Amino acid sequence: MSPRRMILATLLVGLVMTTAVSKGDQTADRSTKVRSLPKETKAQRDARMRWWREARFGMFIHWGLYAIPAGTWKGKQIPGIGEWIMDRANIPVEEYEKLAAQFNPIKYNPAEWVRIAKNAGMKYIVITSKHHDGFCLFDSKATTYDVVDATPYGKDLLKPLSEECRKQGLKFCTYYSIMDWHHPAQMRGSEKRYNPTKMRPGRKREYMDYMKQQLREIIEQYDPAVLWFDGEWPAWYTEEDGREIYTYVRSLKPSIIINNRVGKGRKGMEGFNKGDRQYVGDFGTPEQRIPPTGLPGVDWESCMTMNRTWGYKSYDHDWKSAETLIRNLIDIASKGGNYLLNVGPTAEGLIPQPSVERLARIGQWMKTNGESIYATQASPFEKTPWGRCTQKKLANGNRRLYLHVFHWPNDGKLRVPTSAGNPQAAFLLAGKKPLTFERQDDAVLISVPPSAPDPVATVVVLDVK
Ligand code: H79
Repeated sequence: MSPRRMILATLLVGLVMTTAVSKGDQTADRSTKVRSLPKETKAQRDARMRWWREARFGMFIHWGLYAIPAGTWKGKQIPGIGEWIMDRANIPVEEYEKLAAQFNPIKYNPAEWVRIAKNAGMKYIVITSKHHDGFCLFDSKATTYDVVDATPYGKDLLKPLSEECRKQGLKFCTYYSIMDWHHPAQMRGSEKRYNPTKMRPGRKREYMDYMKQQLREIIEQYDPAVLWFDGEWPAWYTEEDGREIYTYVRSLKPSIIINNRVGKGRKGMEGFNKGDRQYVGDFGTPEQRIPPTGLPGVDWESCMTMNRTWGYKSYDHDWKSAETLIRNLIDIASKGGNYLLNVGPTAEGLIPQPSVERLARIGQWMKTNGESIYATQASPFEKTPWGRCTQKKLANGNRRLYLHVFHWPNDGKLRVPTSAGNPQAAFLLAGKKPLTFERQDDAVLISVPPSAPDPVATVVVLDVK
């Protein structure tokens, strides 16, 4: 471990995630509300996290009533992220609710959505079961503000998607917002804004029970592999509430994985937990950013958009290039994290074409180079001026380094620090073309073709002892 990483790791010891490394709950007796977290050995936790750690790449789907206004309210373009339009345009509940009567996504094709994700190389899908606006994409018995009861479409949206995921071999996962701008127990935080909501006096238990009923419905009906909480920041929601929800969800499905936003540990958009105590949750959630250094021993996932919004906005054309998206995926893997890349389908049920095209392009790259991403570990190097590195243990005990070259060397020599170990073999991952190499004092020099075989990222493999 590099000195910088070592310091980080030390600072962050015990911090994130209920590493559940059997610290258990030392405050369990202090209050009847606080329960002990499920006990788990490191081996049990590793087994539970395994598929997620190997997956590395997932699709986030933000879909809801906000796709109808698509960023425009009463003729005015509303600044900010599309799924926040109810807050940003200060729309009264009674008015926003009426969108449900227009929600009829007849072009929704869950088999196609899963195919798009799978072809991109994604291994899981996380979809909004309920966002901050409170509208549910599933058939909830706890409210009539859901797609089955309140829309002309009248059919559950999550069921067919969860079934398609199972059929095509992806993990189905659900997002759930704790903050709720529609539920009568919560109210606007200020005259102009819902966010952050306030809890009406004496109604918190009612809302906690509402959440628990919905979470039970989601788990029983769709069996999600991850519960991805959000909207945990209003002051009425506490870390103790987070422990109650975490424990409840794990009791319903012990193998489930839950993000850190179930509790109050998150340090702003950084995503990692504050270091002042142990917070609940299994992985950190940097939002719209890639942490400059990964955190050894901590599970994390960067969620990011392809343009500037999560929920569909008709006039947001500010798309990142496929090159940027592919390099983000590599960058994140080289730091030991997962990439949760968002799409915001239209109110008709279509994933926007620019997103589809970019996902197809990522898929092309992954088809050739996926082995350098899935089930890899973070880079062993502090600095790799030519790009990024991931690594894997081989069956024979050697280590395989995947050198992702963004900046192709002019002199035909790729320099790798000798700290890598004793070089055994080198080749281009695409086509398995062998490469020669020589050792110098401080580096292994791999002889590479004069120009980059893949200008986005060429993967050079180096096996070391
Ligand atoms: O669902 C998408 C967004 O609607 C939601 N999260 C993604 C996945 C979201 N993104 N940004 N925001 C919500 C804005 C919230 C920002 C803040 Fe905060 C809430 C700033 C202060 C309170 C985050 C939480 C930073 C500090 C606490």
